[in-house]
Amino acid sequence: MFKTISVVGLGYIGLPTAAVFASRKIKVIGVDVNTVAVETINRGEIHIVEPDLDMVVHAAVTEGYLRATCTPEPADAFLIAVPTPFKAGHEPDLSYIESACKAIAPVLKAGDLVILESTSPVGATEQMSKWLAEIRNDLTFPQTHGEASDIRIAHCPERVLPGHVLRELVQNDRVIGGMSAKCSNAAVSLYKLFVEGECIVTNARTAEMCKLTENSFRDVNIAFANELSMIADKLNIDVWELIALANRHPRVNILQPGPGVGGHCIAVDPWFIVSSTPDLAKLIRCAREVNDSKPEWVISKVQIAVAEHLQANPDKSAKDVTIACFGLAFKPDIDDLRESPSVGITLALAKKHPGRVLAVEPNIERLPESLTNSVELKSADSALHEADIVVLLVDHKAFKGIPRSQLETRQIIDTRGIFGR
Ligand code: SAJ
Repeated sequence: MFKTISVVGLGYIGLPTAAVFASRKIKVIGVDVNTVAVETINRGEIHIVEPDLDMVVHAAVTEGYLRATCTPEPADAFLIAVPTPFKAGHEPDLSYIESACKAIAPVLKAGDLVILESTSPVGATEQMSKWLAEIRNDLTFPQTHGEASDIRIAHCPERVLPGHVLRELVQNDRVIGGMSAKCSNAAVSLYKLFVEGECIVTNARTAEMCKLTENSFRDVNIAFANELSMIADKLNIDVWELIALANRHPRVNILQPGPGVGGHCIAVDPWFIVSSTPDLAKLIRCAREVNDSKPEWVISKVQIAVAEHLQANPDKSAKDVTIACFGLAFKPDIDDLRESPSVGITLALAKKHPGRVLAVEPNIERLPESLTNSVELKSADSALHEADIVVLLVDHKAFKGIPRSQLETRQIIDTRGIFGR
C-alpha cells in the first residue's frame, strides 16, 4: 500500500522518522528547504545530534532506501514534520505548515495520505486540508467528501523524548486522529510499519489537543517544582531534600526544579492552549509564567553571589570576578540549544557582568552566535580553574563526576542540585 513515503521536514523528528521507515526497507524521500541538511543526509551523515541516529541514517542512505531533496516528489504518504513556533503575543505560527502544503500539493494524487506530525493548535489539521484543497481543486478532501475523499488526512503527533528518539519512536503508543475513519485506518497501517506500541484512533482535534495536554501537564508540574525551589530558598530549605522526602509519599511525585524550561516543545505548546481559550487556561498560563520567570531568579542569585564575593575580597572589583556557566543545552546530554534558558542566562550575565563569563558545554564545538562576542567557551577543567563563581545550569553526566574538591573554594549556584547530592 505504501511503496514510497515522503517526510517533509528533516529535523529532530522528521529525520529519525524517515530513517526508521527506511530501515524497514521502504523507499523514503526526505524533503527539506535546508540544502546543507539535504546534502549532509545524502552523504549518509546527519546534521543533528541524537544517539545512534548517525548509524541508522548511514545504513538507510547507503542501502538506497533514504534520499533527501529540496523538491517534493510523488509518494503514497506524506508526513509533515515542520516547526510550529509561536509569533508575537504567543499566537501559533502555522507558516511552515502552509509552505509544506504549497510544496507537496502539486505532486499529490488520488489515494495519497497526508499526515500532520508537527505539534499544532486545535484546528490545524483541518486548516492544512483546506490549504491543500485550495491548490488542488481537482482532488477531493475529507472536509467536503468525508469517507469518499481522494486524499486522506490525519494528525498523528510525535511524542518522542530527545535523546531517546529511536527507541521511543518504535515503542511509544501513537494517537492517530483522522479526519474520517478511512483517514485514521490509512494512518494506522502506515505507522504499523514500525510502531510496536498501540496505535489508538481518535479524531484530529482530540489528537491535536492530546499532544498539547501532555506537554502542558509536564510544564505545570515543572512549574510546581520551580516555584517550590524559590520558596524553599527563601525559607532556607534544601529543595532537593524536600522533594525527595515529599516523593516518599505514595501519591506524590514532584518533578525537578531547574533554571527554567527550555526546548521547542514544553516552553511553546501550552501557549497554543492559552491562545485558543485565554479566559479558561489560567493554570496553564500561570505555569508558563512561573517557568519563564525562573531564569531571572537565577540571574539575581548570581548577582548576589558576585556581591558576596566582592565583600569577602575587598581588594577586587567586579571586573576581576570570573563567572563560569556549566551547560548551555536545554536539557542534559544533548547538543540542542534551542529555547535554552541556560543560553539566555549566560547571555544576560555576559551583558550585565563587567568581568569574564565562561561557558562549558561538552556537547558543542563552537558557541552560538549570540554568545560569541561576550562569552568564552572552555573545558570544564579550565573553567573550574579560572572561575570564582560556578553556575551549574545543566545536569550533564560529565558534570556529575566533577570532584567536590575542585568546587570547594568556589561559590556555587547549583540550579539542578547535582553538586550537593
Ligand atoms: N525539566 C525540568 N525539570 C524536570 C523535567 C524537565 O526543569 O523535572 C526541563 C528540562 O530541563 C527542559 C524542559 O524541562 O528544559 C523540557 O524537557 P523534557 O525532558 O521535559 O521534555 P522535552 O521538551 O525534551 O520533550 C517533551 C516530551 N514531552 C513529555 O514528556 C510530556 C516528549 O515526550 C515530547 O515528544 C516532546 O516534548 C515534544 O516534541 O513535544
